Amino acid sequence: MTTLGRRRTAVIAGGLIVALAAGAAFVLTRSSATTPTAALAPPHFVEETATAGLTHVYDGAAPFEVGGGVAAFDCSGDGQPDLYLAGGVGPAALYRNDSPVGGALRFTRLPDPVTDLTGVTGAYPIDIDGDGTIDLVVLRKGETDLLRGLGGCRFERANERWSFDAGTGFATAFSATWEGAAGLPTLAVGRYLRLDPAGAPTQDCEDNELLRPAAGGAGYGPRIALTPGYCTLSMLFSDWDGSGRRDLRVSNDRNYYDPANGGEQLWRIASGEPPRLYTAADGWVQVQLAGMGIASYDVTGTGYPDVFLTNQGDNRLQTLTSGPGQPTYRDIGSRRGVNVAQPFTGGDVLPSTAWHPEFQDVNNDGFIDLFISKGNVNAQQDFARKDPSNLLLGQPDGTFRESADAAGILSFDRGRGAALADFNLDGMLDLVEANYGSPVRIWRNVGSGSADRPAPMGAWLALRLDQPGANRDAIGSWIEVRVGDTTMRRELTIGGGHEGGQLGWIHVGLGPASEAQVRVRWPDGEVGPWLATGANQFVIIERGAAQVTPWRPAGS
Ligand SMILES: [Ca+2]
Ligand SMILES: [Ca+2]
Ligand SMILES: [Ca+2]
Ligand SMILES: [Ca+2]
Repeated sequence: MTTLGRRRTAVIAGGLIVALAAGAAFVLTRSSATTPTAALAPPHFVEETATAGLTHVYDGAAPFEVGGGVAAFDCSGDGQPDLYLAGGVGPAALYRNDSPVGGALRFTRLPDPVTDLTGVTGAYPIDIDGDGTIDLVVLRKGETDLLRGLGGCRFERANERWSFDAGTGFATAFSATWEGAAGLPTLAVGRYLRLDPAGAPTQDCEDNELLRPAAGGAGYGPRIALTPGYCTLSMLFSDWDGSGRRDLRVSNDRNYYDPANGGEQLWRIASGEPPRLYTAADGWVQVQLAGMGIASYDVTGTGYPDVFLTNQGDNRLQTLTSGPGQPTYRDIGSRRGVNVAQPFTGGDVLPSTAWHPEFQDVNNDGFIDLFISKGNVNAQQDFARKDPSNLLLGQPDGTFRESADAAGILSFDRGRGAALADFNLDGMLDLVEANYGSPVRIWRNVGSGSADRPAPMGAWLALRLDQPGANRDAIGSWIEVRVGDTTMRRELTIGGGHEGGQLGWIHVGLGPASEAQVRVRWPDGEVGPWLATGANQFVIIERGAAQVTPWRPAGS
């Protein structure tokens, strides 16, 4: 059965559940008792690398010191996130998630020449053709590949089918958005160092590329160079100003660009217009970082995304200085406790090297948390060699508190790509982290319990959106979740991170609430109604539906 078929079956089954539950209507309370007010303790992560069946290493000499992306998405159609892991000089690998619901993590390697590609630095899941089966964008040294999902975790190369040609080079970043009524997404491919004819990295930065759908066609038009390129390691389309237009933020590595001109970039991407860089005249302030990754979340509660940027040394949390009128950002990372410029333990006092950032609520207390992977580029002497990844837990006062050691994820491997996803569908986000030159690690989140007796902390909700048309997963939507007096807002994006991302359940911690209200601002700006839902379940929000559609794993 295809993923699409499964999705329809799930929707029908869910409809019956809703009908049965209709007699017990939800009481829409907004009492302060359900408002998240207290941060919970760090959750306990149990490392299951040795037993999970994930035996994979990302490795390779320069330029593969950057990369190591992780893509998490459901290719088998059972609702559990599977994994595609970059391999660098070795082959990339696809792993099907066979974890029992609520049990230990278990994966099965699915060898296939279509996915076992070499030279892979990272990958992003996206349903390019809107057929309900997730496809993959694979970033490589050489060409960038589109793999069309066929269901059952099988893929076929689709560059020719979709007339996709991003050129060749060393691809290290990706993001996508759907412009207007186009039948295909607009794709951005970012590049790092230019390669010489022998394939070795030079010291010059390569241009990035924008690929828009061809007018009236089923494929892509010619690539549009985003010049100048400043050695890009992360890109993100985001509606930063609430205008409904998604502009392209680009994070770049200052180690290689001209310091007189280079910096972080924001491209204005308006439908039907050529891309245009925002400049100082627009209010854009030059910032220079060793930019490795982007994470975006409305941390400040203003309704606009704040942007976390990883770096060597102090990381940044950028927020709009004076509202959405102009793209002027200031750094609040230090005040919020997220600049974390040096290792928090291990004794090394040199600056850190940070890569993949991801906002998620790992203890379900209703306060968003921030994971940051870290690790030396290779053996850089000016930066920490013992450089553990951070797990920063959000506090009620808006600050973040280091908890990686207490949570049980302390490691001195050279971290790269990562994903926080609920691999065993128990409502607690698990962690997989790729490392440079050493095996991928995976941890199961058991809350306040143990491996034998997991114990959930706060309440949670897992959401998916479904709308008709090309952009089925409704990327570009904003999801609002209201519990008590708190409203949490999240923009659905494809891109960011360090060379990898996820597509699937959107996890929201609800703290003490037993129910929540959910509202979607769809990508075209239409705002749906507030919908009531009970906590601790998976629900699908279909555009136009008057209620959410519960979903349950098969056999549960
Ligand atoms: Ca799956
Ligand atoms: Ca597809
Ligand atoms: Ca939290
Ligand atoms: Ca879990």
